[in-house]
Amino acid sequence: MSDTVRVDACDEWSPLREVLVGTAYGAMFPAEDRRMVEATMPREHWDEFRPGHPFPPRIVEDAERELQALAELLEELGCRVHRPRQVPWSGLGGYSAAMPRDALLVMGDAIVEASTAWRSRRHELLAYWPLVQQCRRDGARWLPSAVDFNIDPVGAGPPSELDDWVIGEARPAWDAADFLRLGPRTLIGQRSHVTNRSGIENLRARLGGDVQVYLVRPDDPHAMHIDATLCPLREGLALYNPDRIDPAALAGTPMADWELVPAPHPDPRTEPPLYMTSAWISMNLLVVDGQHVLVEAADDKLQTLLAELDFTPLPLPFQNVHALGGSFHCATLDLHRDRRARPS
Ligand code: DAV
Repeated sequence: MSDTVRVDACDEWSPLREVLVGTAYGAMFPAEDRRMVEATMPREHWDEFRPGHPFPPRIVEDAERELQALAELLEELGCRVHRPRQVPWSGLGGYSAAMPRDALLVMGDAIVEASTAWRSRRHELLAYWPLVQQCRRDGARWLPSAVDFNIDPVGAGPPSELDDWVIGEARPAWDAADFLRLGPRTLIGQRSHVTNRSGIENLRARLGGDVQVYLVRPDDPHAMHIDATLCPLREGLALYNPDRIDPAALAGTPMADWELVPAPHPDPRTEPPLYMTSAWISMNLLVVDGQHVLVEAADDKLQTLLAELDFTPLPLPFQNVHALGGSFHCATLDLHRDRRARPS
C-alpha cells in the first residue's frame, strides 16, 4: 500500500478506504459558558462542565479500548486508519480529540477546518495537524478557519438573533457535525446552538459556488449536530429521528424523494452516563460500505432494522465513547470513500 494519504470523500456511504479514528486520551469536560452547557447538555450533568475536570479515568481508558477496537476492525475491513496525536488537554482548557467529525469537514479533496463555537475546541487542530500536513503534502486542499476563536459567540448579539439559539453572530461559528455529505456538490445541514448564520455563509464561501448547502430545521430545542437526527445509509435511503424531524421537513432538499425509515427509540440507560448527548446517539452510525454498518453492540432493535434493510450490522461495544459525547460517526472522519467501487 502506498504511503500517500488520499483525501476524496463526498458522501456518507461509498466504500470507506481511509479514515481517522479519534482518541479518548486526556479527555476533559468542556468548560463552556454555563448558557451553552444548559442549552446543549443533559440537565443532570450540568455541574460536570467546569474547568479542570477530567472525565472519569476508567471511562477514558475503556473508551480508548473501544476506539482501538474500532480502528482494528476497520483495518480488517481494508481501511487505512489514522489516529490523532495525543494532546494534554488539561493544560489547554481543551476537551478531547475523541470526536474529529466536529472539527474537520472533508468534502471532495478539501479538508475544511470548522469554526467551532466552543472555545474549548480552539486548540483541537493540534491533534489532527500531523495528519492534515501529510494530506496537504499529498495534494489535499486545506481550507483553514480564518475566524478569531477567542471571540466567544455565546449570548453575543441582538436579542432577535438569540431567540432560538444560545449563540449570536459575534463571529462565524459552525461545527462540521452539523452537516452531512450527499454527493460531490451537496451538503445538508442545520443551524444549531453551535452553528450560526454567518458560520453557514463562511462554510459556503470556503467551499465555493459549486457546492450547495441545504438547510433543514429539526424540532430539537437542544440542537447541536445533525448526526443523531438524520443518518444516510446509501444513496436514496436514510434513517431519521422520529422525535426530531418529520420527513416533510426535507421538502426542497435532495432528500425529499428518499426512502426515510424511522430509527427505533433507544432504550434508556444510565451507565456509563450519557454526559453529553441524548440516548439517540444510538443512530450515530458509520456506514463502512454498501453492506457493513457499525452499530453499538447492545442496540438490538437497530441491528434488526439494518438487517431488514439488507445491511450486515457490525456490532461493537462503544458505550464508553458515548459517555464522551458521540458514537461511530462522531468519533471518525472519513478521508477517502471510493465512489467508483462497486459496493461489496
Ligand atoms: O444527542 O443529538 C448528537 C451528536 C453529537 N455529535 C444528540 C447528540
